[in-house]
Amino acid sequence: MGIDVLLGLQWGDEGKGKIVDYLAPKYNIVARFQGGPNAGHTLKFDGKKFVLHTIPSGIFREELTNLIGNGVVLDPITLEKEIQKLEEVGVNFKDRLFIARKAHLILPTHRYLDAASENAKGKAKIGSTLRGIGPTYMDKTGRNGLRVGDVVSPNFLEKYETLKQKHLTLLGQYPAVEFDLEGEEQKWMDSLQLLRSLNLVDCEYFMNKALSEGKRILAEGAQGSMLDIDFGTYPFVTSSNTITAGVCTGLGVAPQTIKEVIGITKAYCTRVGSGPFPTELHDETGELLRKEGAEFGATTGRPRRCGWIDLPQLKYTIILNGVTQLNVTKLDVLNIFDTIYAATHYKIDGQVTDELPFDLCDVEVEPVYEAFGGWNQALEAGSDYDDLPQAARTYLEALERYLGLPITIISVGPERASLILKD
Ligand code: 2SA
Ligand code: GDP
Ligand code: MG
Repeated sequence: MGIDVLLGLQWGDEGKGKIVDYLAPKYNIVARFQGGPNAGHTLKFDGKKFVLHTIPSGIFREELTNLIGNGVVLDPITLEKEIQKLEEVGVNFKDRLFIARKAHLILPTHRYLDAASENAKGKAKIGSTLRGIGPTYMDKTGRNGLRVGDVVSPNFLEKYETLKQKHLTLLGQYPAVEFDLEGEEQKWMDSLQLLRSLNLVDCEYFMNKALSEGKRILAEGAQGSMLDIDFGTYPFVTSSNTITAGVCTGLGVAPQTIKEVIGITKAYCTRVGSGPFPTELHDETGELLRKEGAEFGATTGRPRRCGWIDLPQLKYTIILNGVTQLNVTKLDVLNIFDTIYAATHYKIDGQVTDELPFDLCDVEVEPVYEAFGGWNQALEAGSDYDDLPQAARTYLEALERYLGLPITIISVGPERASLILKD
């Protein structure tokens, strides 16, 4: 009983959606606790592909309740589009999707501000997804925001106008960017009709009641731990706490309710957007990883930057999250490589360390690599762990040794069933 947490240990896109979808039948509730439609969680089953941005990845499992927590920032336009897609494939979500009244709303002017702010930064831009995430969380902490529960308030339009006017004043300070405010505003207002018809709840009571009834809950992380607002590669981060700590504030639950923390890592590493990435490969090998791994943003379609797995980085996010078990995804992407590398340490100013410096942006980091032999063969989904090629096992067991944690699931393809379970 209690809450298990599943989150990304790198810079996002570790394959969280796929693993949540697989694990979901073990749970009664899947809950998103942070982030918003910047997330792109890809699920593939029965030959079909779905990308979820706001709705938790448990939605395709019948009976399961899905909750969008108060720590999430919600754009009703994106939500409506996602719901339409679910309806097209006949998924009944009405009694299974719940939304926290205290989740903050992304206004069209938040997206406008995101675009203007990124444009004004020029080369120093964060590489945001332009979904309005930063400006919405700024209004939340600045105590100006509008929340989901406000949409049924009699003075909602007044509140909306006040915030919009604030935004328009701010926008005056930036060089102009193109944005169809009138059109977007109309879509936004229209989409509120659907939002008002959904199950809006007080997330903190909803969750604690579920816990007292012995329900099993999976908290689904979005983005990755290296994009955490406090501990990520600041300022090249997202604007929420993506780590386990975010579960308590993002769902209204106490720390002792958290049980297992499942940390997801790719068998290599990617990043989309700007910012430091010590093991990034700017060569053909990086290109090959992108091609083999189909590494393109699930929300924006941007090419992802690729490199080898970074063990100091993973050690760092493991301690931040209190990870109890690891899942390694996209092992199949390494099938074609003769040699596979893992960075075990960093060399900074001639000193070898396995700790991350204060600011990865400020220092020259030379990764120290250990080489592993490749397996040069396809990996069979559903096979026994012991039937994996010896070279693949050697690589995985080295990761376990360096990181001091067991690997429990290995993913070898994008499909729901493309997994190897390891006890
Ligand atoms: P934002 O939009 O303000 O949160 O952007 C700030 C930084 O966070 C990064 N970020 C992401 N990184 C990986 N995956 C994300 N989701 C999409 C995906 C990304 C996409 O699943 O592929 O489609 O481009 C995600 N969301 C935010 C972002 O790149 C900035 O570096
Ligand atoms: P998330 O944001 O962590 O849910 O991950 P994304 O959906 O953004 O990106 C992961 C991508 O890898 C998606 O295109 C998945 O379909 C795909 N994927 C997930 N697991 C595997 C795997 O084991 N092997 C391969 N080849 N692709 C995978
Ligand atoms: Mg993603």
